[in-house]
Amino acid sequence: MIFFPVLGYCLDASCSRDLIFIRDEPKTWFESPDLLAQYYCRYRLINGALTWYEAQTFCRVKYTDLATVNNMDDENKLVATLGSHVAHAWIGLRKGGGTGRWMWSDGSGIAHFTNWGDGEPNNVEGNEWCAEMSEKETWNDLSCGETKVFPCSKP
Ligand SMILES: [Ca+2]
Repeated sequence: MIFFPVLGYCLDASCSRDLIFIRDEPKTWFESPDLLAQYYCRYRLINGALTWYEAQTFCRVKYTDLATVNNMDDENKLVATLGSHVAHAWIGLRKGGGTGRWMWSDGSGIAHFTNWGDGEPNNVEGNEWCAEMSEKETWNDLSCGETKVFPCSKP
């Protein structure tokens, strides 16, 4: 198998097809073999508005969990997967009740990489306990009871 430099992935907004974009000119897309798809198509956008907890349950039943973002590479993959939904979509981040620290839904613990927007997290009215991808591809804390589209991490 030949590996080309990968320039993009999963730009199909629904992520219903696993595509890898390997050349700039001419625009060339290849349907990826399964192994590559698992690596490059890390997230799947669910285009239905649910609360954060409903979204978490959905992802746990159908996929793995709500999306975890561990570094800038993940962030870029998530932005590509979200497409036009990049603002506003849940991410799998919530303040732990006991500690008040931001914890990943998938059980990987405290978020060491974060990409909060200017002035965020601002915990408006003490009621913002969940995180979304917001404007400028940065994160915002907001009420967990709002309804948004969301990305699941694929198995
Ligand atoms: Ca906020």
